Amino acid sequence: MKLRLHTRFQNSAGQRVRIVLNLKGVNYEYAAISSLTDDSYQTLNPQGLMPTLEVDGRLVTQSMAIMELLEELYPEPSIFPDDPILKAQARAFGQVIASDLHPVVVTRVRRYLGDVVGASEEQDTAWNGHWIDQAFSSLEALLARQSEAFRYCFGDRPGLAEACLVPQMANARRTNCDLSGYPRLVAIDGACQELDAFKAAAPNAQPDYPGE
Ligand SMILES: N[C@@H](CCC(=O)N[C@@H](CS)C(=O)NCC(=O)O)C(=O)O
Repeated sequence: MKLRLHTRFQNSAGQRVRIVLNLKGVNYEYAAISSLTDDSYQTLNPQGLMPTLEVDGRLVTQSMAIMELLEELYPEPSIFPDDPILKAQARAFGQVIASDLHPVVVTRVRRYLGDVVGASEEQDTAWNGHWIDQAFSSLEALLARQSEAFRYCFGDRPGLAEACLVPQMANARRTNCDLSGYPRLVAIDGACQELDAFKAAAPNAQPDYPGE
């Protein structure tokens, strides 16, 4: 099976997919997107968003759908805990980030807030910090109510939940958010960053990374 991932180094939804590909040890071709608005990329992904995965020339968009597809194609190692409740909790954790947080703090939405709605830089910072705090506080609470203390979010191996968490933590750091109120998230993020699968998926490890 030939996999080709259309992404960019600084593409947090694409980083989720890169993490899962690496966790599963799947080889793929990295296709750096030069323009999201070119007809050629719009043909791959009519939303003009990153990432897009090509599987033997067939196209799949949306990082959550792509990660679920990879789980079906390459079940081992799984990106989910075995227990069905923990598995659902891992999906819910990922969705807090991918469905509720990322869509309101993503660059194009903040650009629209500034350019069209007229939000000032202070309002933009407040918007970003507010939604990150809402999401991270709830994720911290979800982890705090677990009966068992795990090394990662829902077990002793990382998976979809951590693939969503780590890029979003980096986004929060990049936008100068104070993360001291989320000690569990910080600890899990730190544990993940020690792993080769996460290191190899990081923006600075990508072929199109321009350097500091
Ligand atoms: N829900 C989508 C989100 C995709 C998305 O928003 N990607 C961002 C980068 S992380 C993007 O393509 N941004 C380009 C733009 O905003 O113009 C997914 O999970 O794949």
